[in-house]
Amino acid sequence: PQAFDWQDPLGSNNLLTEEELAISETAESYCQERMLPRVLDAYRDEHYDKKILEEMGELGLLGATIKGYGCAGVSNVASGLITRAVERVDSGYRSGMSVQSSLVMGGIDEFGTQEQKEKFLPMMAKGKMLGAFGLTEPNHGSDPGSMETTAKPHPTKKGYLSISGAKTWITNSPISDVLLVWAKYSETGKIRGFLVERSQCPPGTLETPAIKNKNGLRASLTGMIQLDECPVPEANMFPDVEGLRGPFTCLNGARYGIAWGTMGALEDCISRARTYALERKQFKGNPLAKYQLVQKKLADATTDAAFGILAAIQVGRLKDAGQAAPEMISMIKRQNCDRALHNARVLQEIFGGNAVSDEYGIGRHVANLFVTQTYEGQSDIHSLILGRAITGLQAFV
Ligand code: TGC
Ligand code: FAD
Repeated sequence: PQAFDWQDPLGSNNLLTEEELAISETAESYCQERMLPRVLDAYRDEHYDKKILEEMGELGLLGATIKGYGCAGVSNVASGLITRAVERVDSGYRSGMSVQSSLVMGGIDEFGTQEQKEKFLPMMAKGKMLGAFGLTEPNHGSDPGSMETTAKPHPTKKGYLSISGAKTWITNSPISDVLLVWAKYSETGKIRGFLVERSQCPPGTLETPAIKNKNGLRASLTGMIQLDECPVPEANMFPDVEGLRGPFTCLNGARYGIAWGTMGALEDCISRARTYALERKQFKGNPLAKYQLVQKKLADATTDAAFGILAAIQVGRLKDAGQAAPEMISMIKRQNCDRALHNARVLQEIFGGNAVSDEYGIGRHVANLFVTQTYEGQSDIHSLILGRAITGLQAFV
């Protein structure tokens, strides 16, 4: 039989192709060698190095499942492995990548015109053009269907729309070049997607102030999108998709990625806690790792990580086959975020007082994982999506 490996307890690597293993290795090496050394200062200073997306672009890690337009066209499982490698370092770095790859590039690939694809995707794949995804508003988070942002025919500029409204808690907004904004189109009252190009907006019509002093996800930039009669060419509207199906289709890809990413963060917590428990001695010179209560914490976390990865592989394979239902994605997004956060909080106890020092890394993961459980549908919202699918009864309203 295969020997037990605490880093891959259920042998999930056996389920990966040669190509997927090679992609995972490339991503893990880049993240450990180039990203990890930057993260402590980035987190302390609330700084996001834009070059990271450019470096990822050079390695073919952005929009990786998209076929053509300079993208790698790999499997959904391979893309999950990239996400897991990035979030092993920090959820904020994964967040910057998810928005670029799944939410904006994914949206353009799925719903954009040929011109929009050719204009935006190749530059975004290189990380030379940065994206943001504006769905959440100050008064409408879990319920984006009630959004107030509107797009109407521009009163003076022919062939243009005028967009007004505010989006908040938007990853990458302060540094983005293209903002995928969801707004109600006045002609139909339906939600539509608009590609707002910062360089084309007259002064005062688009502001993207940063939201500072966050106590999680500090290595990622978050901000608002404020649109004041911003003129946007009609050609920048997604042509066909109407209603929440547009943003939620983009979210299916990003939520799937978070299910993988949070397992990377949890695996890093396990590895850090195991090393610490083996080195730290208390009571007659015994390492903490010798005590049963500590071993149980490691056993629980390792089990949840192994189960979470197997579930993510299964949903990834179904996604590749075009068979993944959105509820499956809700299930792994909720489960993996919740288990990662719970176990990270428990493993943090192993570090005693040192858990409070940011140099041990565990507190950073705990603070970040709270955010992963909140964005892209808070866990209780995913419970209600699953509850609706199980009972046929709608509990949101
Ligand atoms: P509901 O009636 O459920 O659906 C409305 C329309 O949307 C369709 N739909 C989907 N289509 C594709 N994929 C999905 N997952 C879909 N879910 C729903 C549905 O078929 C329907 O289509 P149609 O054609 O009949 O109109 O809508 P509702 O208003 O009742 O929604 C309820 C609820 C709670 C499920 C939904 O609003 C929800 O999921 N809320 C959570 C909000 C959310 O996830 N926000 C995310 C913001 S973006 C973000 O957080 C990015 S963080 C990125 C980072 O930094 O990593
Ligand atoms: P609310 O909707 O006010 O919910 C508050 C609480 O009430 C939650 O626990 C929720 O589960 C619960 N609740 C709400 N309704 C119900 C109900 N019917 N039944 C039971 N419980 C309910 N958004 C974007 O569009 N783009 C981004 O790039 C983006 N990036 C983000 C980055 C960060 C760092 C953060 C923190 C958020 C980001 N978000 C982004 C926003 C995120 O998606 C929202 O915060 C999230 O959807 C929750 O909305 P809310 O904060 O308004 O909470």
